[in-house]
Amino acid sequence: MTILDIRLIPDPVLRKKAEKVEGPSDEIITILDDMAETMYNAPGIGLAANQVGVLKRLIVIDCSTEEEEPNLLKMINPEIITSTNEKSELEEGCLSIPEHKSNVVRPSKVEVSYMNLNGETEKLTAEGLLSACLQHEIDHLNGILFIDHISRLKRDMIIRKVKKQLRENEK
Ligand code: GNR
Ligand code: NI
Repeated sequence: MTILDIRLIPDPVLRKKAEKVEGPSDEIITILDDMAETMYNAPGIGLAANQVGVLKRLIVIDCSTEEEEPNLLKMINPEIITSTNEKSELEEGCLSIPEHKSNVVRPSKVEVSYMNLNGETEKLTAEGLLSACLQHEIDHLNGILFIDHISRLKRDMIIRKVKKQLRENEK
């Protein structure tokens, strides 16, 4: 198992669309294992392949709380098949946009289909944090970041601050 480097904005890989995967080959299983280790190490509750520089449609998620048992989801080619008109607002952060959080409005509930590690198609319906996290990760696979869902003023302020931080880290 390997902890991978997490790409930060403005890395162009975060703005690219990831490609569909054939199925759970050894290579894909290794990437998903490394993504899970990278997510837990960060720590974060989700990670999309773009964030580790891999343009494949792969995500890992574990939204369980500290009191609960771990609940690791590894998904190949996840797709939102239905979403509610009803919206919910939740504070989001992103490992690729360190130290910046913002409220994001998204559909409250989603139904997601994906391929599991056995190559079978599965469906999952989610609400609350898991719903927001699934939408956040599937956005990443399409080159979309949570800051794209907030006001331009807030977005530009976050981008400016992250770039300033990057410049200061180089000094
Ligand atoms: O760790 C994360 N927390 C989070 C909180 C609310 C909604 C989505 C997330 S995902 C984020 C990790 C990450 O950047 N995934 O892409
Ligand atoms: Ni993210």
